Formats: sequence, C-alpha cells, structure tokens
Amino acid sequence: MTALVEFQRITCQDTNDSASDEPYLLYNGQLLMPEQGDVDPGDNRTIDVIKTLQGEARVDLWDADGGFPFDDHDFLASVTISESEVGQGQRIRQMKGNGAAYTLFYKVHPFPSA
Ligand SMILES: [Ca+2]
Ligand SMILES: [Ca+2]
Repeated sequence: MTALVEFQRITCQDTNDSASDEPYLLYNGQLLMPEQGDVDPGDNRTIDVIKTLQGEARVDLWDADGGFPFDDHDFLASVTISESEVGQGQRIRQMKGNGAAYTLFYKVHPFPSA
C-alpha cells in the first residue's frame, strides 16, 4: 500500500536562535522544505509539497546556522508519519526541541487508484 502526504505549512512558536530561525525540513533524509529566512514566533511558512509514503516516513526539522565561526546547523525535532493516518484529515504535529517549538500541518491521502 502507498499513500500520499500533502505537506501544508509549518508555524513557529519558539525559535532556537536568540534572533530569527532559518528552519528547513527533511523527508526521509531528503530536502522537503528549503531553508526559510527570518522566521520568528507566530510566523507561518508554506510547504505545499506532496510526497509518497510507504509504511512510515520521518520528517526532521533543522535550523540552519551559517555564521562565523562555523556554528553547525541545529537539529530541532523529528516526527514519524504513518500510512495509518490516511483519512484522518488535518494532522497537527508538534515539533519541539533544542529550545524551539514548531507545528507541522499535513494530510495523508490514499494513493489514487488507477
Ligand atoms: Ca540555531
Ligand atoms: Ca539559525
């Protein structure tokens, strides 16, 4: 069985950086949402990407840090998405870690039959 994940948006409640964050998302280790600039608490960023899902998939949230002197990017949180979420409508998942808090919005659809 295969499903489709419709990634809608992410909202920020708390940042990892003392100033704005530069969040990005990975889906099973591949880029899902490229780095976003100037994200502050209360901000939304549209994702608007559809991915196929087989069994389970992992979404990782990172904050990009490119400043001198060579501060590494910060891992913030991850969630696992499962095919069992098909048909559950709007999914709202908290992604909290490393001082930051974000919310991920998505829907899991059945794969269209031929
Ligand atoms: Ca950071
Ligand atoms: Ca940053």
